[in-house]
Amino acid sequence: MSTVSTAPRRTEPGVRGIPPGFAAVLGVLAVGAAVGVGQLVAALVSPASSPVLAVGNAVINYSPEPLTEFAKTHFGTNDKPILLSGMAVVITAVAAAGGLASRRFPRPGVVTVVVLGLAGLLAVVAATVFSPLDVIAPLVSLGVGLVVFRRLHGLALRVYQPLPEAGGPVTEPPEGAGESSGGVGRMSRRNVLFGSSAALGVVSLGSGIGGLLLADSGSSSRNAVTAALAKATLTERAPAIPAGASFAGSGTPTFITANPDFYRIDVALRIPGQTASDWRLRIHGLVERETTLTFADLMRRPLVERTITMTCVSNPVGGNLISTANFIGVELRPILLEAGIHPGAQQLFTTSIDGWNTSTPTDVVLEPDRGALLAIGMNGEALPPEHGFPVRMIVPGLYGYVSGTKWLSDMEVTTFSAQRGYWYQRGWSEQAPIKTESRIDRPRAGSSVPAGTFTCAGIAWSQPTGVEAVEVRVDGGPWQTAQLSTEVNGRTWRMWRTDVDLAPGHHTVQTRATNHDGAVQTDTIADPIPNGASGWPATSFTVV
Ligand SMILES: Nc1nc2c(c(=O)[nH]1)N[C@H]1C(S)=C(S)[C@@H](COP(=O)(O)O)O[C@H]1N2
Ligand SMILES: [Mo]
Repeated sequence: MSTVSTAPRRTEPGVRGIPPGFAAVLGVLAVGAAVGVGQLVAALVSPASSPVLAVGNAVINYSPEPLTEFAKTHFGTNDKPILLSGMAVVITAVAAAGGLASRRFPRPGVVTVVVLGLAGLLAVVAATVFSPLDVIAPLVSLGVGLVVFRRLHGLALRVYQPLPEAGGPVTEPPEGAGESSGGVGRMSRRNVLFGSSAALGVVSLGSGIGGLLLADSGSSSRNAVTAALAKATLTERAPAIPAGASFAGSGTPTFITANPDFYRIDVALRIPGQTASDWRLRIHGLVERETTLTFADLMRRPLVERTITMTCVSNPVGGNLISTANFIGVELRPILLEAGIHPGAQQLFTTSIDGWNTSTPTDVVLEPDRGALLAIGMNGEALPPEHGFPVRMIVPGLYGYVSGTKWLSDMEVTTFSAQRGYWYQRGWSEQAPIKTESRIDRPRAGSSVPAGTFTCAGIAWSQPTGVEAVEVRVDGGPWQTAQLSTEVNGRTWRMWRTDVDLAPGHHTVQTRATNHDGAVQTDTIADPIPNGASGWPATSFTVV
């Protein structure tokens, strides 16, 4: 930059103010510092109080239902990274705009920092679960944003905007002349400005990442539970999955879904952390004996292992919000019977640590063969954090939103009219048994397959009854019975496959399942809302 230029510089009289690019950067730096420090302080003081995540949760909770549904069905398990990236873009844009508007005076940037900070504070205070300590992180965050912006802005003004006493035209001092030109020179100010800006960027990023890491450091409790489960004697082991239980070679999923691949659906941007030793479940309401269970209480009860296919009500026909695991847990039914459930009770109103809640019908949970669990293990390890560590509820045959409470903390035995759950309040049904459905995994929609014999394959489910038959038809022709995989139990999916031999051209394959009670999958097309998608899946493809 030592080439002598005759082009006017921004610092020359008449073109005063901070250059636009750097002004925008100042806004982003100040807000970035606020976000990063907020994250770090939250991790240290009260993990649930992160201002950014609280705003994200507010976005989830107050989003119009069609938007939430779009996100769940189209992004599924990726909905959270997508929301966070979207927020990052919006916050950066707002911060940059605030900075840009502050080329001469700090006020627009200050207002921007205050508005964003107050949004964080409001979101934290209005969160479902709030305790007074939670205000610390958003307040510190706001303070840091303000101080950083004022300081950097002041420094930048002194670098780019000549001070009145400097008088006359301001020219760039020659390289290295900074220290000598009247006390603190422009050059050294500039170094301070750029140096502190860069340092600030690094520190904000570091504290943000540090905060996220700290908040997620509950792994020792999980490891202890995994070790305890490995040593525990189970009163019921899930039978080994027979080799013929899936047609993975023909394009179906493997029978058991590995934990990292298990679909994840919840409204928790931050996984609510709790150790097993801190965990308590209070069972109260319409019971003879109000009970509080600890994790040790659960470990002392008979532990059972069950293979169960969970399904999300938001799963569209053909969708992948369905997975299967071996869950370890304790039977819920005897716990309720011991508590002495009143005859008038209709629902278990369960709440998770982060305040999400739902209604589960008591008559379903009390069915002797239903196999409802308080689950603590999944595929041989403690529940993964995102699947509800330390304890979640699972009721085979009911969609997750009315039965699968993760990070379980409270169970009120009550009537339906007394309490309404999170999704009910957003237009979903009070009760939601899983519908009999099938899915085509091969061929893929829109794919081209070579002429000759081709194996179509997929899955079907009808928990807790089990799948009796799957039929396949091509181009609306006669239904053919497909080959079924070895049945594991009625609470799980079953795979199907069948060979077809088709002439070149466009074709459409369809399926329908029948359960052990003879109920046939309906062809009535329904959206996921209010109680689960239905209809025969249809896949169009080309034979070449
Ligand atoms: N605490 C909590 N539990 C929850 C939810 C939630 O948002 N919060 N979502 C439910 C829904 S809609 C489903 S489908 C299942 C999904 O469980 P998974 O993520 O372990 O697959 O969890 C249920 N339990
Ligand atoms: Mo769900």
